[in-house]
Amino acid sequence: MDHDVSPAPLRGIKRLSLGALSGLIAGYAAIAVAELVSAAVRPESGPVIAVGGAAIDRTPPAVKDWAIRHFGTNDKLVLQLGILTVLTVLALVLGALATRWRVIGSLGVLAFGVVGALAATGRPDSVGVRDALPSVVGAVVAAGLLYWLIGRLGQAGRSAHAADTPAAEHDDAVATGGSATPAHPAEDSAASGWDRRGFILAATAAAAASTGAGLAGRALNGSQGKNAIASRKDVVIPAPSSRAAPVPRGAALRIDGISPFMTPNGDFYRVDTALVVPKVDATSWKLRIHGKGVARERTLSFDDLLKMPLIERNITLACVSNEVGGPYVGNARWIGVRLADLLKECGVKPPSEGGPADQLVARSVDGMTIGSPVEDVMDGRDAMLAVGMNGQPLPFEHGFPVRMLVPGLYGYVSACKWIQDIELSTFDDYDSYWVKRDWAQKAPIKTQSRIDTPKPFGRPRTGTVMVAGVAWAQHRGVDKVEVRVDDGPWEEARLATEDTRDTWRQWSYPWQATKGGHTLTVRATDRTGRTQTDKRTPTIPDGASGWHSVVVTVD
Ligand SMILES: Nc1nc2c(c(=O)[nH]1)N[C@H]1C(S)=C(S)[C@@H](COP(=O)(O)O)O[C@H]1N2
Ligand SMILES: [Mo]
Repeated sequence: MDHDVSPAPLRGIKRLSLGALSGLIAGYAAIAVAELVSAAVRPESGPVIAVGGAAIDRTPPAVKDWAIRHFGTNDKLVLQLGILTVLTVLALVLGALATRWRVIGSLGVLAFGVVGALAATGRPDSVGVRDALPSVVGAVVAAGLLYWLIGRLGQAGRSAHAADTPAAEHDDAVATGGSATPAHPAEDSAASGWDRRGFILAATAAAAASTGAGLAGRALNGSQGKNAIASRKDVVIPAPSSRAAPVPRGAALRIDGISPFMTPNGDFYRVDTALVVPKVDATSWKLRIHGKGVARERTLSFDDLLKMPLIERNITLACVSNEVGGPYVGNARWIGVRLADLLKECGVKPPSEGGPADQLVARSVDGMTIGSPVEDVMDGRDAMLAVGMNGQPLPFEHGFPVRMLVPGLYGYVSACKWIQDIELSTFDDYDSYWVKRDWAQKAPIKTQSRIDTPKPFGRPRTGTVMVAGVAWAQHRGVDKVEVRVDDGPWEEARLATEDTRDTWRQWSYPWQATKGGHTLTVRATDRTGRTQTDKRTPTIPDGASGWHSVVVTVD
């Protein structure tokens, strides 16, 4: 028994450092244990994910916009790294505090468990109290661990004798403490002495056990997605009964730097609130259609859906958070069931035919709610429940197994991914997720145009420079694109052949570039005859407006 006779508690900076280290180990244990418990409850309920999700739910639109603008699709990674950084600092501080006030340190850890629990149960997709379990169990284990580890350092404030034995602060004295003569009565040293070996053992064991728990949790969480992955591999989408017409030859221009007419799945922008991409098993997936004016309520399986007539359509999707000139727009070939037909089968009538519901509320498995006008969904456009994207089952990131699409409407009011429920309601009765956060109830896509090439601050050579890009005005169609150099006149660009009015349109303009700095500006006119306004508005509440310009220097 050579490890419990070191004579005095640890003090000073070394005590603080080891306290901070204890805090860090306890924090690590909390996350690892929570990860393991969350695997038993469900993956989205881990504390970092829960706090991150709660942060997303509560982020003011301006901040969310800023985050999307600066971090793009990495905004979630940045958020999680931010949370981990804050947790690390808090763990270090609580550990250091605990060296003076042992109980306070542990109470602090418990308090963060409560924050994690509240965050998890407050998410829109929370299934109730059991979402609190990972945070609570993690915090209790961590609080106990911190209390125990700090105990190994000895109790600084308590022992009067300790203050008289400065030798105890020297490593050598402690290291050889086993054979040294106790400097003060044994009963005291047992209760409050610095237990170096005990601390090292406990800290190492805790870190190792946490790593084991964390890895086990990770593995278990991962395996939950296996069925979903297998179910996606098994999907065979039947041939659509209504094919999309082949893309006209002239629709895709061959110009370096222009966005391809069809956006490959891997390049398609992704915008959602999910920190963990939902992995839904298609074989157990169900969609319920119910609510106001639904004469025949229905619950469909994925197979039921695939047995219905399928349509194939090219549709350009755009995000309301897209800045003028921004990247959150993409064009894909989708396959799905015409939503209007399905709604008619359920006895739904649009408001123009006397139906009582003017809002269709789509709900996803992760608690997102997206409200679309029933009138738009049923007015003859190709609103659909999509199952295929560019010749594949939907990628998980884009809503596997089923998502909604309504040509002409921004994604947040039309394009519910991982959909599982459709409720017919009214705009008076219900505000969807983003509407609760100050975005508009209704948001048709604004006419926009973008210069893809040359790039901002590009340095083209004098002579002919191909200025080119895309323009979109979904469901109205683009009729004209014009380019302006500096303050010169508007010149008409050459439009690529239109695919459909639901897709974007490429354009090009051969510019005779002269030496020096120039500003290129673009604007589009839609088929209603309306030209894009130059008035700049922010993305909130219903989409950015204004003209895209690019500044270049011609060499
Ligand atoms: N379940 C769910 N569906 C969602 C969202 C979301 O956060 N959760 N975001 C919407 C928004 S704002 C947009 S712009 C589109 C983006 O679809 P994409 O990620 O496939 O491009 O999905 C919509 N559907
Ligand atoms: Mo969006």
